[in-house]
Amino acid sequence: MFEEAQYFAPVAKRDDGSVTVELASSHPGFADAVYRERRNAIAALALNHRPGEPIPHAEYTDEEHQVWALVSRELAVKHQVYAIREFLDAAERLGLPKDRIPQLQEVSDLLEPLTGFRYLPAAGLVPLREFYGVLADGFFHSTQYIRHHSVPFYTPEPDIIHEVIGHANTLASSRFAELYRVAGRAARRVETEDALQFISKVFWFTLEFGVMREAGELKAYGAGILSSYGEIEEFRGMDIRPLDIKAMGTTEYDITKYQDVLFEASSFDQLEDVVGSFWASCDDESIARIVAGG
Ligand code: NLE
Ligand code: FE2
Repeated sequence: MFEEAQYFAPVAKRDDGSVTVELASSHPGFADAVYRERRNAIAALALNHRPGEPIPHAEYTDEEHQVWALVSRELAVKHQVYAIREFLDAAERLGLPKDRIPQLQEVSDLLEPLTGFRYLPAAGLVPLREFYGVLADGFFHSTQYIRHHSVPFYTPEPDIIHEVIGHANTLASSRFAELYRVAGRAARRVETEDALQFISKVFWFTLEFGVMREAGELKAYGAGILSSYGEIEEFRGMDIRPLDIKAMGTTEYDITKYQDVLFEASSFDQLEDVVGSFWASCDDESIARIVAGG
C-alpha cells in the first residue's frame, strides 16, 4: 500500500503468543540466529505493551551496545560538520548516552521536559494514519531493535539509532517539535489515502531527508541523513532541488538506498513558512488542487 510498508520487516504473532519478525533474505541479519532471536524478543515487548504503561525494558547484548557506541562516535564527528545548528544545540540539551543503547523510556524521560514529546514502542510498521496522527499529541512511535553489527553505517530499516539519534535529538528542539505536531494535525485532518500519502512524502523529504542552507553551506536536518554515517558523507553530491510542496508530495523515492533527490530549505524560517504553513492548513481539497495543477 505505502512505500513505508516495504522497509519494515513483517511481524507475526502466533496463537501460542510467540512473535516472529520475518527478515528478508537480503537483510544483513538474515543468517544470524542470535540476531533474529533478539529481533523476535524485542518485537514481542512492543506487541505486549499497553498505552499508559512504562515502555518495557529491552535487554541488549554487549555487541549491540558496541554498535551504538561506534555509530554515536562516528556521527558525533560528522554532525559537527554536516548538521544544522538547531540540531546540534538540541542534541546537546538532550544529552543521550554515547557508550550504550538507552532504554526508550529513558529517552522519553529526557525529552518530555524539553518539548513535551514522549516515545511509544513499535514492533514494526505502524499504520501511517496512527504514526503521524499521534504526533499531534506529542507521541513518537519508535522501534526498539538495533541494526545488524555487520552494516553499522546505514540501514534502510528504521532502528533505535535512527529513531533516537536522528529523531529524538531533533524532537528536543521546540521549533522542530512544533513542525512534527503540525504534520500530525495535517494527517488527522485529511480523509483520503492520497492526501495522507502526499503529507507523508512531504514529511519524508523534509523531517526525514531534508537539507538546509546555513551560512552558505549545505547542512542536513532530516533524521534519516543524521542517523547514517554513510549517507551523511554523500548528501552534498546529490540532486538538490528547491523546497517545493508539490514536488515533494509527488516525487517517488527508493527507500533501499541513499536518497539521490533532496530538497533544500534556504533557512529554518523558510522551512516553517513553506512546510509548516502547508501542514497547518492543508486538507483533501487543497492537496488535490496542488496535485492537479498549481
Ligand atoms: N538510513 C537511515 C540510517 O541508516 O540510520 C535510516 C532511515 C530510516 C528512514
Ligand atoms: Fe524516521
